[in-house]
Amino acid sequence: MKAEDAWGPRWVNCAHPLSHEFMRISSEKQSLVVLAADLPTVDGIVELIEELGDYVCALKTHVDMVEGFNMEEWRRVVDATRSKGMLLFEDRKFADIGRVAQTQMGGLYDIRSWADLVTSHSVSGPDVIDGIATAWDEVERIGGVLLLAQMSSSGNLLVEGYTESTLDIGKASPHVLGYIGNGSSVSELRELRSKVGDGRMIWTPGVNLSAEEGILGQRYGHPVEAVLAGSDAIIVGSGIHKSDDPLSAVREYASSSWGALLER
Ligand code: S5P
Repeated sequence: MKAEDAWGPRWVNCAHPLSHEFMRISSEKQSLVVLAADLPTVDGIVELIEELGDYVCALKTHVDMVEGFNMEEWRRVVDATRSKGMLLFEDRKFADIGRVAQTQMGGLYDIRSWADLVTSHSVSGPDVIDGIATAWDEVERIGGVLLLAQMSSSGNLLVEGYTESTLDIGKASPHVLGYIGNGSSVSELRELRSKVGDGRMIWTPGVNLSAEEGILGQRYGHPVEAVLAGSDAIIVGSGIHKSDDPLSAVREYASSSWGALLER
């Protein structure tokens, strides 16, 4: 199916080129799955990519979880991700002043050189986004930022007013591809979508086909309900990599999320 037919108004109204790249990949793979590869070793992540990559649109990493990190080893993750035709998404959750975010995009992990997407908090104001974008400029790469407008963790401080200010910051920046919306609450997601409109994406963690509650305050909702409420990507970690049969699990997440998009 052609991406523009599946995505309708989102295809027409999103401006960031990587949002179209994501929509194109999703239509090819018939999946809205973003895999949260929260594993401590490069070998483990590469294995996951090779086994599941055909059903995954973007690989989400926490690079600072990897034990004994070195860039040469990390290249294996980057290469495997590219060879499976996925976007690479570092969930760094930047939150500092612009200048510091810019330098943090370099440094040991050199995120600017391999990540297509990163997350950022908006708590420090809009300049954090410019810092991130400047770092991508320095290496002549295009990247996109997902701002945390909501969170899935219980007791988080991203209250309604904060969410609205975050959307104002996002609207003002061409680097903001979209927002993180809370998958554990259909009503919060619906509300978020009505405020965001069609011009930005909403990507959603806190979704699981079976678990009701995660560990340490993580909350879950159903991925199909999240997509029907307006979410464009489901970010799934343990629901897939902790499953007894990760391949069947990823297939299930892929087909149910894609079906929900078509229904929407
Ligand atoms: O509010 C949030 C935002 C994010 S990006 N809640 C989250 O859980 N995440 C991330 O999504 C989190 O860092 C983790 O990598 C993933 C959820 O993993 P799961 O194992 O609970 O599916």
